[in-house]
Amino acid sequence: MSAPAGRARRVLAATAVAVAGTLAVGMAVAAPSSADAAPTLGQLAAAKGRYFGSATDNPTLDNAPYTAVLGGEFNQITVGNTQKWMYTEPSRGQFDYTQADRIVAFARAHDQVVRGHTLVWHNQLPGWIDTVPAGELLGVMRNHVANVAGHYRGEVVHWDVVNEAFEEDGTRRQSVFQQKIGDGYIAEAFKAARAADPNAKLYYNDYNIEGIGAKSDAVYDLVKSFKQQGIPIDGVGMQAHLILGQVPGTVQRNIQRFADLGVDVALTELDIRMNTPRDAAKDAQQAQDYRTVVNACLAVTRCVGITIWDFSDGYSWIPSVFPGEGAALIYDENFAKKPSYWAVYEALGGTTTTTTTTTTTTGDNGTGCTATYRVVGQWHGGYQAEVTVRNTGTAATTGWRVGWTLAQGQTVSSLWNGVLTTSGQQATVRNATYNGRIAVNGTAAFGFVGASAGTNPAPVITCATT
Ligand code: 9MR
Repeated sequence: MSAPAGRARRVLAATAVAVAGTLAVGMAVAAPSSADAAPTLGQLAAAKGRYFGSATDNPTLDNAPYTAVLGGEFNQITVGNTQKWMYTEPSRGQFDYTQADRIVAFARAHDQVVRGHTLVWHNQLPGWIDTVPAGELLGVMRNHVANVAGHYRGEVVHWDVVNEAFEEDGTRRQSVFQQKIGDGYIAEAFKAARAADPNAKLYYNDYNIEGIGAKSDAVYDLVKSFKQQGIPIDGVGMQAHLILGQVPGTVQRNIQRFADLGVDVALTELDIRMNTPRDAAKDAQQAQDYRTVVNACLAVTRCVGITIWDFSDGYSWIPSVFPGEGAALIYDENFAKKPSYWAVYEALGGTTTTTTTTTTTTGDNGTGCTATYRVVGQWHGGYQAEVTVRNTGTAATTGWRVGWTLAQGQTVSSLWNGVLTTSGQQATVRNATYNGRIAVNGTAAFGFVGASAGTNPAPVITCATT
């Protein structure tokens, strides 16, 4: 099987970034040239005609380990905050795109499509909105939509035109727009967006509409009436801020019924929160939940893509809004891939082979750990692997190490998120400077590319914590 040039390029780029921060060992990199090195989630999604993306926010754009994942793993980005009204029109008639432009430029530089978020929403509004006389607000709203969607014309594939306009019982939320303009404000916003950017797909976006219920029924009725009246609408965004073990059983059926109205569906803000701290059982449930959600989308042709609401647990909105909850995403705070990552990876068609897990309890601080070794890509003469270390002890670690014996012909050529030493056939990897601390029940992970001969067997692997 041969890999598209882009795939090899991205894998190698990610490797180079990672190696720069750790130890570059003096062996040639086994390039996955004609190869099947581990694809990214974006590449897997693209192979299924979808995108898999992440939201991001401006403060994280200067964080190199963060942007290495953001730019390398996803084929779509949502502007998490800075396209909202308070940022784009801080004073009436004065528009500022400085921050959002940075994110859009980042996406362009990494071949990622952009979902615009969001034009009309009751939240994150500038204070001056409240002083606009009722008779002027429709004009103000049209002007805002025309300017923002006009500025990003051609740069944004979807716009969340109106966000969160309904209450849980399906009645209209009493936002300033609802109160001063009335029921027609949603249609007016969509018409203004179509005029400003005729090629952007126009979405209505909301939370708690993933399953069938009063709220999703209200959105369903809205879309149906728009279709009947010829008001432009192209898609429904289901935010999918979900809770561990509580993925609604009707998700696929619900996506399908919207598709049957003649609109696309996107899962726009997926995260699955749990009571913290994480543990192995919760991680496994979360992986199952992510798998369920991805499968539901893939089962409906018009479900065009999935966006997670940022990708790392260290950059999630959850803990600040739901104290005691978090760990909702697919990478941990140190950008290690969690079981939920691999669930998404596999649901999107990626294959992982050969997993071995070994438990060692001889940590220098009496704290135990497990190590899981996973081959995520193999090609003639080479392979890519990921090792996840879980702290199964009762105290946080300050460091960890993992060891295994390389089979005949196996080498480790290039390794990231850890520090490699080899002695004969014995490979030892210690934590990098930034990922030695693993919380109780938390994980850290490193990856590498190597050369192999013959069957490339998975080794017996040991771990120890310090
Ligand atoms: O992630 C956003 C967070 O940084 C903001 O403080 C918050 C303000 O309400 O908005 C978050 O994003 C929201 C999104 O725009 C709409 N759906 C819910 C998201 C999480 O609150």
